Amino acid sequence: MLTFYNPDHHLHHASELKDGKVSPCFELPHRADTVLARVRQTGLGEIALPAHYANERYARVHSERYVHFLETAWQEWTALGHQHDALPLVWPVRDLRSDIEPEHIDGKLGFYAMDAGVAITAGTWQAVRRSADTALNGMDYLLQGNGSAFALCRPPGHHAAAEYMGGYCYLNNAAIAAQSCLDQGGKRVAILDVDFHHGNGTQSIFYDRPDVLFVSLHGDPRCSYPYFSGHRDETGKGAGQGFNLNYPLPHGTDWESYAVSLSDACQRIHAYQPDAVVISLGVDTFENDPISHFRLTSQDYFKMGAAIASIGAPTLFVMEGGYMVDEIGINAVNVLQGFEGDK
Ligand code: SP5
Ligand code: ZN
Repeated sequence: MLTFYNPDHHLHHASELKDGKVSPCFELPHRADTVLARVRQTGLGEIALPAHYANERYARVHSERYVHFLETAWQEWTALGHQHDALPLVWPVRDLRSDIEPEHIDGKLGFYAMDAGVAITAGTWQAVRRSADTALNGMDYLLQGNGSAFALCRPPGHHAAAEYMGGYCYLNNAAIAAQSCLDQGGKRVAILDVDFHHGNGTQSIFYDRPDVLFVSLHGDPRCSYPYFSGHRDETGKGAGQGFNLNYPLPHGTDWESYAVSLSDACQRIHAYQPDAVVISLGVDTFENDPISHFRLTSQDYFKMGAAIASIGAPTLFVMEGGYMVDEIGINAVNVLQGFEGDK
């Protein structure tokens, strides 16, 4: 399987607000390095440097003003004399105005964020755009007639919606790739999100559309981040009714019960007859993940890959979360090898 990877992700290494303190993000550059090392070690396949795309491609699923914000936020922040990471601190919840973009950068940061896990640093935009390009290259490769590809994206994307960042995510790499397939003649794309956390951003982007089926297995939002989306009754709206499928699962879920939902999800995706499948590949479902609560073992990821292969469609794997740095490479590549029928 061909892997797309751009080392510019190193330019993004940020802090987050957690446990009441600002400290280094769990989402570290070392994560992608570990996955890349495992791709090399296992001889999974060639590693290609992704080509670059223009902002217009990202604006197919994000608003233009949001993309502009991401591109210029660091400059606006440092113009105030700051040298440390920019973090949001005020949000337009419920009845507060969420239509008028504030002029002050503090207002903009809150306006375009869902949490305080998305610091903007000097290198964030460069890393973020190249991560989206990595997914776009993977989709182009599928559209050339190839059966699969691995977009080793960092930062991840699935918490980012049309107009907000959150959960270490800025541009929604998987959504941008799915939209690119449709823009190049695809009729239907399915996105299967196996990250531990609900892919609220991807769900939001395609919620009222029937041309993208979004299916997610994740920790029940009653007790897991992102807390405010991912319930079973979120099934789409308008023309998109019936094209959004959530499988919230309890803390402690192991492979035996995970596999029941995954098998159901894969059958539903197969019945949809998609032109391509995008996998939001988070491996934070691992038993030793430091911020998650499922109990999958390294061996289980082979079975996950085999289940995904049973869908029988061209498949783009897009890297999302996974924070147990020693194992993340093994677990991610085990999915890819399981998909290819090894083990
Ligand atoms: C892409 C992705 O997986 N994003 C996940 C974002 C999760 N952010 C919330 C992290 C909460 C960490 N709290 C655990 C503290 C352990 N001391
Ligand atoms: Zn996650």
